[in-house]
Amino acid sequence: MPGFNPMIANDGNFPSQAKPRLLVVDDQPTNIQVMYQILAQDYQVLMATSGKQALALCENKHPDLILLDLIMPEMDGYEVCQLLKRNTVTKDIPIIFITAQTDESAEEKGLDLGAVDFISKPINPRIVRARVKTHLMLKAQSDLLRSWAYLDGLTGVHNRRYFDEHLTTEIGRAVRNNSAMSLVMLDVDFFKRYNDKYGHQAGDDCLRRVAHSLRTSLMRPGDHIARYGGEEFVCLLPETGFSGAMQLAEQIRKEIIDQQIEHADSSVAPYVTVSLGVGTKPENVHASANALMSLADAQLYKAKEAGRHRIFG
Ligand code: GH3
Ligand code: MG
Ligand code: MG
Ligand code: MG
Repeated sequence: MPGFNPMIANDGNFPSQAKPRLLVVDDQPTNIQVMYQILAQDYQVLMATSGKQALALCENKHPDLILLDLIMPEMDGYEVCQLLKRNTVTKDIPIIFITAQTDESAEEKGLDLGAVDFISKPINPRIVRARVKTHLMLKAQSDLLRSWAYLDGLTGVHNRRYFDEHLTTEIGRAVRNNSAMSLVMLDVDFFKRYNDKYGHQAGDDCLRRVAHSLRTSLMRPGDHIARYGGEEFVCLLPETGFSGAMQLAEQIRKEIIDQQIEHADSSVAPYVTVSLGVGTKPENVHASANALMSLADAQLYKAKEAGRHRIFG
């Protein structure tokens, strides 16, 4: 197709960043050209003429939506769809099948495989635009809901659900790369007494301030904080060995007491303090998510037993 960049094409009127990115997959370049003319005004359009090329583009360019031809040589649309749905990186990209096949069983099969819609050829440009717009909107809404479902409403850090999923992914990555990884678990000291003395609202404020301190202390991209339970938080530190994690734990311990949140009924200080447990998976050592969590938790327990406001690792 003269004038077409085989990877990315747009009309150049808008910054491509601002436009949602679509991938059009069809073995016939003329069909892609038709789609391009319909969509390029409003979207950044990626193009692939085979299933294999489509899979590679999805992994690398993360399109927001895919328009997928059903009948293609070598790998057909069903197979492309199946492979995309199996891959965690691509499984949530909405897929609309485009096909000349009019029988309902083809449509049923496509929807069963996880496609969101089915458009028959010959295509009507207005219908294509309307459906693309609708599915992009639905995807944006579900992304937003999902992000809320992963946040702790009180403190704004991630919640336990997010953490558990993320930990599994991160430990898998660390094991594959033979890299170190650490967890720091922390628990507010004498927090029941804090609530009893200052009230539950003040207790909530205190938890927000602890979360804020954690955000201040964790600076590296890839570090993660979650509220794991009532007054218990956990920090996930990829590519971090034992000494780095102990240093960070010390920084957190200090950051929190330095806030001087009054706690007259604490037995360790006149301020709110935390106890911390560090668990590390060293480089070139295999460890499971559960084992690392148990380790950090056991160290936290020791810190409590030893008198609180301290770090064990
Ligand atoms: P320790 O030093 O051994 O950790 O003692 P603790 O009092 O902190 O621990 P304990 O587990 O006995 O009490 C935890 C308290 O945290 C009890 C619970 O009411 C309070 N808590 C849990 N979630 C929340 C919350 O969301 N807001 C408030 N204000 N309090 C909470
Ligand atoms: Mg075809
Ligand atoms: Mg506590
Ligand atoms: Mg606790």
